[in-house]
Amino acid sequence: MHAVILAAGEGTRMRPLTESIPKPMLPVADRPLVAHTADAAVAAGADRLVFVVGYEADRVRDHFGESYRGVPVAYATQDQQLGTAHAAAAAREHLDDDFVVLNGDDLYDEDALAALFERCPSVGAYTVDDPRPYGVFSIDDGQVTDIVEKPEDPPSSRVNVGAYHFPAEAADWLIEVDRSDRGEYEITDVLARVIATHDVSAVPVRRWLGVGRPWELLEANEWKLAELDRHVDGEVHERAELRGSIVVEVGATVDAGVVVEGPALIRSGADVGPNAYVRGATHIGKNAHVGNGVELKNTVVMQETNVPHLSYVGDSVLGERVNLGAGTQVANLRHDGEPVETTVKSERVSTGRRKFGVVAGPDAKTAINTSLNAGVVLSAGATTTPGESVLRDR
Ligand code: TTP
Repeated sequence: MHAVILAAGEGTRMRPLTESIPKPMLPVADRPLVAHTADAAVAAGADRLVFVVGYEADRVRDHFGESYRGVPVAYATQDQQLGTAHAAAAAREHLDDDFVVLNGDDLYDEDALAALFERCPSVGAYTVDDPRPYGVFSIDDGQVTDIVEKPEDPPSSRVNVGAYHFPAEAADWLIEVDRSDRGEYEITDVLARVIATHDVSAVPVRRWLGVGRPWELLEANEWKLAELDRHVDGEVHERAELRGSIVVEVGATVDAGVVVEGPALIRSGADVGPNAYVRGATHIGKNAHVGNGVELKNTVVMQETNVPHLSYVGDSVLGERVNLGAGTQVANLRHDGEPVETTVKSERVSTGRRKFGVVAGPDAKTAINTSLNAGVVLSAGATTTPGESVLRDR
């Protein structure tokens, strides 16, 4: 079974983090986001992976090469992002039988993908409390009879999560769809045609996360860090304390006086301490530095980033090569206890989280004693001045 993985998206809702890394390559535990999808596809029995790439395509190619976990890998290029059907259509030359299509930025439980691979045609269906923002299925006795996009009055609570097992003839249908009202060639229109002509099984997805916005990257790390098996291969000082599920990769250093509460991952080349407090779920990327008197909680620190002295950073995402000046403090909670808002594509939106700190784009630098308010986004390369209180995006 060939698995087509859609990874050409730019990830505009994830900016500024995606200014240096394409969304599928953002770090989720010990591998890029899209590698979790690829791993699940391999575990489900994929005999070829076809990545559809576009934005920053080389980052994806360099990671997966020509073979991944013993499975041959091919690439198809989508130059313009004209929609998910358009993206999958780019992979047509690699398809010769029934095939699976998966979003490269969604996490699924592995059992669901195994069931999806077994049944053709089939589609992943996930149950949500409020289906209105999604494509919602009508389901009769386990068979999908219809899909309706963003309905006011949803026919069920089971929604589309971008996992499809299509029959061979659907490869041609990928290029036969019309543009939708929002101007894209949508794979759900192909699915609608498959539903109209075949019996399509609804495969229950027990756990799913679409990773589109920065706080969802935190949630993805919370999920996948919790699944890592504890192993300590780096250098840990005898006066450091590691509690719970913790991975210290080879080449990482944890100095005296550090307390780490899992789940936490300290990647190779990273250096933590002395005297730092790292609370789960925290990801400390390759060659990052977390120094004296720093407390990190539920935070993603991407590679080459420094938080060297006397800082608190909670529920935040720090992009690559960020530097926080001594004493930089992050607020992650509102006094009124309401969900923290942040900026996505220039609009203020609720994260739905009572606790959310900041998003720092690649190469952002704060000066000493900077205070960053909850929900603030620092753009790539942004700077602050000493003692500044940053209440709005920079
Ligand atoms: P989206 O999340 O809708 O798009 P995106 O990844 O570009 O993110 P944003 O909306 O923040 O800009 O895409 C769903 C999946 O399909 C995702 O895995 C990317 C992929 N995709 C393509 O490969 N090509 C496309 O033209 C589109 C629209 C999406």
